[in-house]
Amino acid sequence: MKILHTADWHLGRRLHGQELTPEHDFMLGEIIAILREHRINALVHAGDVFDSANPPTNALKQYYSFLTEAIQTGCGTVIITGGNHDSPAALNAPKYLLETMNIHVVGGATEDVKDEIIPIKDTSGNVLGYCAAVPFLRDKDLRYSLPGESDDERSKRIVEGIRGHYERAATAALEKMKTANHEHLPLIATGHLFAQGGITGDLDTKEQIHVGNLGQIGADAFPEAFSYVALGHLHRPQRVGKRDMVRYSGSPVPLDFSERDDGKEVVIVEWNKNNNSPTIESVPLTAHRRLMRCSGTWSEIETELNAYDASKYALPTFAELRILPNSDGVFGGMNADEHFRSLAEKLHGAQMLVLRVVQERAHVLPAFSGNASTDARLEELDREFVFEELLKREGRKGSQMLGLQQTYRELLSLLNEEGEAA
Ligand SMILES: [Mn+2]
Repeated sequence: MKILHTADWHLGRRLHGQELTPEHDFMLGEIIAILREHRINALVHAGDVFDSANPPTNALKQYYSFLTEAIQTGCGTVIITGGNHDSPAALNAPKYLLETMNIHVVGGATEDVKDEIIPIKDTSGNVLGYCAAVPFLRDKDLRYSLPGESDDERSKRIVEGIRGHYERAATAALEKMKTANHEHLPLIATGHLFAQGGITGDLDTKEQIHVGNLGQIGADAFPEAFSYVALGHLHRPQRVGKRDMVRYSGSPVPLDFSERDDGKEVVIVEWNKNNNSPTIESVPLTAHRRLMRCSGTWSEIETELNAYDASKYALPTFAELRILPNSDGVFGGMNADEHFRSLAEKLHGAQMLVLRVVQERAHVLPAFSGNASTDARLEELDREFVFEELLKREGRKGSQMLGLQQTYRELLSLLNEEGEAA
């Protein structure tokens, strides 16, 4: 059995008013090609198909065109689960119609967990394995939202609720497999949640949904019966803790400036004839659009825009410019917005669009001021942004800077893992 794991498409998303439809089109086409080329048996989507509960018409069109094409590639089964951005009702609406094409939709937690257990079939109808298609679990699904409870109590209940759900799903799946004499086949699970050890971007942290800061769960929340757990919710591809088989595929296109340097990919998992430990392959996806964040003084940004090669990407670059004061504490010019928009146009024509120009006031970088009253604001800043600023102040550039940023990310992830052990 060979599956393709993807998640967090966020079809219909706009970034500062701009549609991301073109890169979504490229991405969907690329996944179709991968399904065909790698002879994938099942596509598994771990949630956030759409960016909103009421997706725009073109996003629905992309979704249905994709599904129609996907089942013509030789892929026998498609499994779609709902994320926190999806409306369970909207996703479930065409459920029974899609089922006739072996496309299974689990928009929200089902009343009976047995209904989340889906056999994975090849195009001839042979069962190759099973999937516990667990969608994003809402408070009401966990039946644990009590008024007046403290954050700690709530957090504990959520973790217990999630663990319980996966235990029940594993039991139901094993029973179903036993009844069908399929105990030897692989069993996988999906999930849309924040598992500890995970690294977030702006988009994730902003949301503050229940499995964000509260109720973090570790890789051990997933019973060993699952030989692979396909996760969604975090947009950077990564494994959870030390378990290679519990991982996030990440979003296949950059959805936010915080994702600008992430490698985007889909994950292919293959079981051998004996159905024991599967092999995992990350297949990188092409970057069709660059999300560029320039941070520096007026003249530094001018230099960076000058040196930038926008022709490397099929779609126009979207830029976010963060202007910092120079050593005299001034920003360097008037009408920054107008200046940089017209500079970008002069240099790169239609190949670059400046979406946002921000003048960073000195006090939004309080880390170095030692002033306690502004320290709280540091918490509101993207950690990686603060680190990047520090590197820039130290004059680090190019590959050295990227190397240090990578190390910093790993350190953050390690710290999270330690928290889990404690
Ligand atoms: Mn998402």
